[in-house]
Amino acid sequence: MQASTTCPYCGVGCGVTVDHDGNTIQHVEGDRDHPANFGRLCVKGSALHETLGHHGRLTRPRVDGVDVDWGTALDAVAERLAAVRATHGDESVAAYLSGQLLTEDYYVANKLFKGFFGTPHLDTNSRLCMASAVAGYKRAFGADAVPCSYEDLEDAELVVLVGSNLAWNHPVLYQRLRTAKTRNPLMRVVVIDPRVTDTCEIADLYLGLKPGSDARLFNGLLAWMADKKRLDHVYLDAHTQGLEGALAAAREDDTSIEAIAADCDVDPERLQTFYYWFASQLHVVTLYSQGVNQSSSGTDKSNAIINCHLAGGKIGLPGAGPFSITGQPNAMGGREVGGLANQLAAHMDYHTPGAIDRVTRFWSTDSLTPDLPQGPGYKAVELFEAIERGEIQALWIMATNPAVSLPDANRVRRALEKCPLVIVSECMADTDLLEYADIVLPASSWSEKNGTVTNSERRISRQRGILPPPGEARHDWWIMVEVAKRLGFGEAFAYAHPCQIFDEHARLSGFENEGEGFRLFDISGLAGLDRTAYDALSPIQWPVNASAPQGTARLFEDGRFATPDGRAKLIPVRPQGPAQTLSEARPLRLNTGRVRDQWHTMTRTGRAPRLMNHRAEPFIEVHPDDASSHGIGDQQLACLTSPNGEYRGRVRVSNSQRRGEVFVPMHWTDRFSGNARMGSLLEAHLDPVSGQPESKHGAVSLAPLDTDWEATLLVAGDLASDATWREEAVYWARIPLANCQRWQLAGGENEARDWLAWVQQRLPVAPTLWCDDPASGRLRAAGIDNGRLRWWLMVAPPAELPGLAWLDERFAEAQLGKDARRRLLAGCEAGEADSGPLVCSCHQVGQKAIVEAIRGGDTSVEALGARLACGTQCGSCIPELKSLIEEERSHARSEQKPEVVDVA
Ligand SMILES: Nc1nc2c(c(=O)[nH]1)N[C@H]1C(S)=C(S)[C@@H](COP(=O)(O)OP(=O)(O)OC[C@H]3O[C@@H](n4cnc5c(=O)[nH]c(N)nc54)[C@H](O)[C@@H]3O)O[C@H]1N2
Ligand SMILES: Nc1nc2c(c(=O)[nH]1)N[C@H]1C(S)=C(S)[C@@H](COP(=O)(O)OP(=O)(O)OC[C@H]3O[C@@H](n4cnc5c(=O)[nH]c(N)nc54)[C@H](O)[C@@H]3O)O[C@H]1N2
Ligand code: SF4
Ligand SMILES: [Mo]
Repeated sequence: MQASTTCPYCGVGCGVTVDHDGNTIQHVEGDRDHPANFGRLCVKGSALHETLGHHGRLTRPRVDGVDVDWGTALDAVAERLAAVRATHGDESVAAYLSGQLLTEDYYVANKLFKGFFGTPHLDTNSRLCMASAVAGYKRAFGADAVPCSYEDLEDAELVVLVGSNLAWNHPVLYQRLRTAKTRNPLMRVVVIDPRVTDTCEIADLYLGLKPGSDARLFNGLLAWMADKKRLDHVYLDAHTQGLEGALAAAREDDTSIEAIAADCDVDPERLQTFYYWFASQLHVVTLYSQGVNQSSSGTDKSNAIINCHLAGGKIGLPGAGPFSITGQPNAMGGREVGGLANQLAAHMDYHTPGAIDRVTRFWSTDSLTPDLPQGPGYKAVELFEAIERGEIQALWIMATNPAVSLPDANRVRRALEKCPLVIVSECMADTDLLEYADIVLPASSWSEKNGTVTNSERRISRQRGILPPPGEARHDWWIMVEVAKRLGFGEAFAYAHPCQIFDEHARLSGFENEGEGFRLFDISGLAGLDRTAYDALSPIQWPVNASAPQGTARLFEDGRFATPDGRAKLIPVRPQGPAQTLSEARPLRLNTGRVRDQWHTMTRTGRAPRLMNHRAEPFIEVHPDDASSHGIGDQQLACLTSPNGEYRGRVRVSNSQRRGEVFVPMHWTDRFSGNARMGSLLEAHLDPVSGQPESKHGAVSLAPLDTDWEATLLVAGDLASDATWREEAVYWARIPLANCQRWQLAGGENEARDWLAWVQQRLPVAPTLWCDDPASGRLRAAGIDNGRLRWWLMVAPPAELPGLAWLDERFAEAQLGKDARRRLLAGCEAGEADSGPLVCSCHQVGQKAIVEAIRGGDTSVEALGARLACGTQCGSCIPELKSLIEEERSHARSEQKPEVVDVA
């Protein structure tokens, strides 16, 4: 059977067509009719079915460590929440939500906590993600409204990507942009990022600016436009206010190109080229993401960008506008519902005139329940501080992992330990957060959940429930409804199906939505859908109402904004550097972000072996000069330290890093490595307007990790449940393979180890074969039990690894043949060396094979595709293929930075 749904990963919000039999999904492909992707999928999307399955799922509720039935669990939640409220007051209860919930889940949570528990303390991981973009839009436009559509990216003549690694993090949108650029050779792309990323592959101009200097760069642009008479005064006069103030603020700094270039540490000629391109094009889209938002002055940075668009009239037109790209699949839905601590509901803030009264009447909360909160609650980081102070006594966390993803994560863990009641709704059985939960509630997951999500271009799509949830997992909204009923709020939460929740959400968006109560977010046109119509809902962009029944592709086309006077505001911006300051003890700037094949804390993507192969271990990217001045070579283990914590990983020496800066992935948790949670390194410094923490600009020191040996242990999953080797290793990383687990280990004992005794003490299957070379400290050994390979150990640096794919397959063999046994220890003699890091995840092509093919004469992406099939499916690895070709061609990695190409 076929069904259509929406991908649960990034904010592109691709439509997915699935083949299923009602119990499993056999195949997924891009939905050709979905306007976000028109049939495309990236590697994460196309591996969706490989991350499903009941294995590893949370299937039973748990109270105080004991598995219980739902009745008991729900009673416990209701009773304990009621007790905390009775003793400590309404505001001692809080919720911490996620942009990975569906809109219907979000709506119920917002209504329950704010409307019926009377607490304003409901925030979300979107605080770490979109809060500054939201605040920037609100200051400029009077509403949190993304003006553009994806089509605008394709229609633009100039696309500026600021702090966005689109190629890896919004791959399908990147592919759309790439295709559009091929069709329109005049289109130019500028990338502004301290790192040379794969996104630079399509860049005509790259500005590798100093981290945190974006506001200075865009303030400089505003002043430059004014000086060169490139302001659109007709537009400014008719539709905006605040130019003088914004310009005056920009001119408080030296506005010469040389001074700006020096402050941003970019080449003055390149800077001037960018300014010239921006000023002379009307159809400009500036797409910005976490390099802008995750800053202690991210709101100002987004306004510095928006100012330039308003000043040039580059908005409300095809191919123009400041486009904040969303990260999570439904961060937008959460914003629409009002599921943030500073919002009340449905694009109404507490201070919106009449809002508290309006929402009170709509929810009919007055008779039974406490009054609605009268003002904003604690934002994410503040919320955990309030827990630490003992002010918040009960916290319900849904679909996020704050023990990993918040800055100063070790402090967050201490707060969670202290909190008397921690309730966690989660799909997976093994996450860092669950260690801190008093009550664990098993939630349904993608393919089971049923509801709506909104993508980056305001497009609402259905995520459809296709498979039954495993065991006793239940939908997030259902769990909350059951708790509400037990607390006496049954009437207000009498939902039997998500379509009823969506209907109420749609009605609230249109409720008294006129005059002073005007809100841009209005989907009243979708109210009243019955179940059939809801199930059949086609993707549609809000607003959807009487005047726009088919939805709205682009906002502000008439130059009217959602402010009281209808004018957009230019905001005076005074550039600030990062709040985490460098010092002699912490001389390196820490940048954090994403890798292509992993999703956040890897609870889902970490289950698909082929997604683990692109970057198999936690790593630290370091500039060659910094590596050598610290005495660290490529692929060595090293440690980053800050006063808050530590991070251990493998060094990747890379010219794409600036000198004095290091980059680490945000993905690794205690489930996958010993000490590689980047959140523990960061200090929590917040943007004063949005409350978003500065996750991109840490300050750390770097040192080689003191180890004497490295080993790779492949082991059958059932033998790895204790994994005692974890505790004794100085470094470990776990990597799931298809038929076994790979453990990468390193330790620091000086005396030569008796490795055979070592395995014997830790694994129930004794060594069957081994080959020991005490002189070099190297060993290879294997344990075979009843003809089955149970473990394989190599003590040697991982560079000596043979082909793991062959070894992994041997774990699946019921009876190892003689020949296979003989080849086990040789590994490499098996005629197949390790294929190196995986470049093409779709076709499983490793770096070594690609480099060989290039050396053999396949020196184009097409030729490589023809020979090895790499890059021929989702296309995400094309930038990497190109850079391998380039590397082989020049043999000089330092030539990687794109040159200025001025086609004008
Ligand atoms: N593969 C994958 N895709 C994802 C996700 C994932 O986990 N994995 N997560 C999704 C989510 S929730 C989000 S929010 C998005 C995030 O998408 P992005 O924002 O593209 O992701 P990041 O890698 O966090 O950061 C983007 C870039 O900001 C740069 N940067 C750092 N400091 C600065 C600075 O001061 N100025 C500028 N201009 N740039 C800077 C970094 O070098 C980095 O390349 O991705 C979404 N897509
Ligand atoms: N230093 C640094 N820190 C960062 C970032 C960074 O770039 N640098 N990025 C920040 C950003 S932008 C984001 S969005 C966050 C992401 O960080 P988190 O939100 O903490 O990460 P996830 O792994 O997405 O956590 C989601 C959890 O919910 C579970 N889950 C998935 N679906 C459901 C569901 O339907 N219901 C329930 N109940 N559970 C579900 C998953 O198994 C997983 O455990 O990290 C932020 N932290
Ligand atoms: S681009 Fe984003 S939404 Fe589309 S398939 Fe990839 S992860 Fe899913
Ligand atoms: Mo995000």
